[in-house]
Amino acid sequence: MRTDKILITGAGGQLGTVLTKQLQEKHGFDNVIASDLIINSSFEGCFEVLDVTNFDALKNCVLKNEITQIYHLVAILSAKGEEAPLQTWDINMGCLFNVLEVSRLCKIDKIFYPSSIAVFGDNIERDNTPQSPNLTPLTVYGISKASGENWVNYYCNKYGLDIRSIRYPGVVGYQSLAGGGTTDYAVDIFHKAVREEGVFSCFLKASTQLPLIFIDDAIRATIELMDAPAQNIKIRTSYNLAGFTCTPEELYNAIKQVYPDFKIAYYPDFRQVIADSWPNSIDDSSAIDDWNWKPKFDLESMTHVMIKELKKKFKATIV
Ligand code: VAH
Repeated sequence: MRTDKILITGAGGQLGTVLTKQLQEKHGFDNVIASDLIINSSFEGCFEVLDVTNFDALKNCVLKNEITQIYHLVAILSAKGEEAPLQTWDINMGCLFNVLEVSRLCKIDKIFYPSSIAVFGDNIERDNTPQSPNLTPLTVYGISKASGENWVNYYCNKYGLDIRSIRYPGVVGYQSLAGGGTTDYAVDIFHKAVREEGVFSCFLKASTQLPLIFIDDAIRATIELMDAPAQNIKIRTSYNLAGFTCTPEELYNAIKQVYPDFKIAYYPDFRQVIADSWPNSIDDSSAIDDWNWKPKFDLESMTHVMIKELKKKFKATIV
């Protein structure tokens, strides 16, 4: 059996930052190559500057490093993507096609492709949204993820590639800011509260219920899915995944337990329409049945860790 050599694309993003560290621990520092358009000054490990829209650059990187697994995290997210829909489509799909083709040509053992609750649209049951409803996404990001899921399934069936995928809820973590999504408010609110800078302006309405997941659970789900025996992976598009679900008001109230003077004001913008097209909660019974998924964090436990870790972080930057 050959040693796993991992390539992570988009390693500087919200998921990539944390996933890279976990994969370094699991597979060894020298067996994980993080890549992105630019390197973060605090990054430790093996890094390649890589533009995944460039097929040859990706292929050369894979061959040079004898890569056996790819975690393909590059994507323009839902809110940012609406600023330039056609360019977003080109980037999200172009990168995916390059990863799929390079994986086929270079006989990559396993690939991870993140999808999102953004694949859902107006034609769904909002509560406990099932695994396989009619997908009619409202954003170009959601369209690219829904199409991406089908392409992933196609490459699995036609070429026998072992590609695995999760539809992430909004991910909340303290290690980095979220970048251009509709669920970013759930990260930003903690930064505002812990910096004690006054009123948080929320771009969603107080009652907007959305599925969220704490970063530790999101990363653990990714690794558990990738570690599961291939015969257990019955869904080759993408698995629904649930953490917990809450509204901005509920999140605010949880933070207020620790910061009683913290204030919030609601100024819904174009992202409200996007959020309204997404589920309130998710049915992830396929993930539970096929690879034993179980989240550990709920709103309260996530809030506790977010505040504790951000306090440490801000203290360290002030000193
Ligand atoms: C976004 N966080 O808001 C992303 C996500 C849950 C949706 O994929 O665009």
